Amino acid sequence: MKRALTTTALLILIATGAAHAAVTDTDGDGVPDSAEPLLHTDPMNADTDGDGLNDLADPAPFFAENPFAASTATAIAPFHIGELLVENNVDPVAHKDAPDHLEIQVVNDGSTDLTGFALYFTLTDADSGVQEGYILHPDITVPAGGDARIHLDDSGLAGHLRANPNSIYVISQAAKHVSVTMGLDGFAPVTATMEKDAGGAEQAD
Ligand SMILES: [Ca+2]
Ligand SMILES: [Ca+2]
Ligand SMILES: [Ca+2]
Ligand SMILES: [Ca+2]
Repeated sequence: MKRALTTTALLILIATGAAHAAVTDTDGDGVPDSAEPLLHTDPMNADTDGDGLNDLADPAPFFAENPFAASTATAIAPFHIGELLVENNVDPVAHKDAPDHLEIQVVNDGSTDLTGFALYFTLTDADSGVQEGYILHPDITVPAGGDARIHLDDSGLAGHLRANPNSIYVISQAAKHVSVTMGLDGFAPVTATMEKDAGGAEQAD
């Protein structure tokens, strides 16, 4: 009798645990939080790669096709990508090292403020060849003759875009090839590339 009770209690515990895991889906995409790292997707983002298909429905949940691939615009864009940092970031206020993340400086070469950018970037792992691709829409205004910086990380800081914490940027120690393309409607897209040294995303010193 005692043995039966213990078994029943265990079954209840297991069932409760399973039910709990099944419903812990923070971003509501149908992929439990506990499974998102296995898929290399973001537990806080229902559409990790930004291609419009949620993580459960997406056959390649961390790869979006290049949205600029079909662009036929030839007009020279009124901006360029200045600094493209993939590591060795600096906190501009504290003047000290900041944790490694993707940081893009957009420089406005024209005489009117610019807004409405689309951003596409890929990360290619130098060892495995695995490639990730993400589409984002940074909510920035780049003032005429000035610049603005886009930060991608999971810091939650104001103005920072969220980056996938289960990306190869974070979990792979291999070197990476990074390509960033930015576009504004009506203009040819602008691309910059950078190599990231071997080593994971570092914490600030
Ligand atoms: Ca989820
Ligand atoms: Ca997700
Ligand atoms: Ca997707
Ligand atoms: Ca996809």
